[in-house]
Amino acid sequence: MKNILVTGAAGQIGTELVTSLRQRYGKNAIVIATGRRTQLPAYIKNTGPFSYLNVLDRNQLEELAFENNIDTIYHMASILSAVGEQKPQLAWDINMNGLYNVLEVARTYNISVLWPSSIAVFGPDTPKLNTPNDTILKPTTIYGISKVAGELLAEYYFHKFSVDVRSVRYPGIISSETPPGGGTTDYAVAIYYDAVQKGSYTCFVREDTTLPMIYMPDAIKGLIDLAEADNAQLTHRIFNIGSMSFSAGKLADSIKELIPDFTIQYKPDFRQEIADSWPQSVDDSFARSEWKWDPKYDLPKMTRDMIDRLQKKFNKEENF
Ligand code: AKB
Repeated sequence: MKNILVTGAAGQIGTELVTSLRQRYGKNAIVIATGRRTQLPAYIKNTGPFSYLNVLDRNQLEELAFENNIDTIYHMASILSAVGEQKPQLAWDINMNGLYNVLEVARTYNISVLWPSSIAVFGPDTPKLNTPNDTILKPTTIYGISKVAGELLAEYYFHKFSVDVRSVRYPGIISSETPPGGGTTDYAVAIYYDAVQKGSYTCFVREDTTLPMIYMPDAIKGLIDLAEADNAQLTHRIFNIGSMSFSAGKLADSIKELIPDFTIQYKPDFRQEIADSWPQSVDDSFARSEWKWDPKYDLPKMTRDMIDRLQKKFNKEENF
């Protein structure tokens, strides 16, 4: 029997991760969704336990872990890059102290930890194309700095205290269920919502801005595959995972294939500089060789699925 706790369960990744974990393990696991947002979708509320949890409150986290005999924490609570630049102290506090509390509780109760890092660990000095796993980490955002420090802290807890902590560096994540909150790559999600709802979108990065991206089913599968990987096969704790890379212009073109009247204009704002500091594609060969990372979606397949789901979602809502 597995006892899993997910922090940030109401967020973009958290909502779909909780659902996937509950479906995957069924009666063989209890998956406790936790977070500060209590307005959860019914498919989370009605399918298993939920607890209010502020990750900055270590006692509360420890109590939950102890009382429920937790063996795995998926620590998803985080402040993303764009909000981080507006509220740097908050980003540092949640991202660093939240992770520190999780690792401390993990050390005390022998709990495994899955924690997402990000392509934001890279910066302007890092090679932009096919960015290696082990390379220069000199980000220029507070979010990226907190992720680099988090990676080092995670590796410290692994080497010093044998905490089984594993991490993937997520590219921009595209999904149709819960909107992302405050990332630089949010344009790649908002474009689909606006294409379906309004037929047009104003993009906050330039047309030629190219970033690595991943579709949510692959993002979730990657994290769970890494969680289930044989520890003996892992020579790393932190992995680049690639899936697809495209410019904002190419993304718009893929939408036009299905919604021919769709129009887009570009009005770059402060997020352009953040996007320009990140890689355009990553080398994920360690993830592929050590735990068989194998994403299933490319741009056309993702676009078809996103548009289909959003069309259903909004037509359905209109009928209420
Ligand atoms: C963001 O844009 O901040 C995130 C990320 C790349 O980690 N989506």
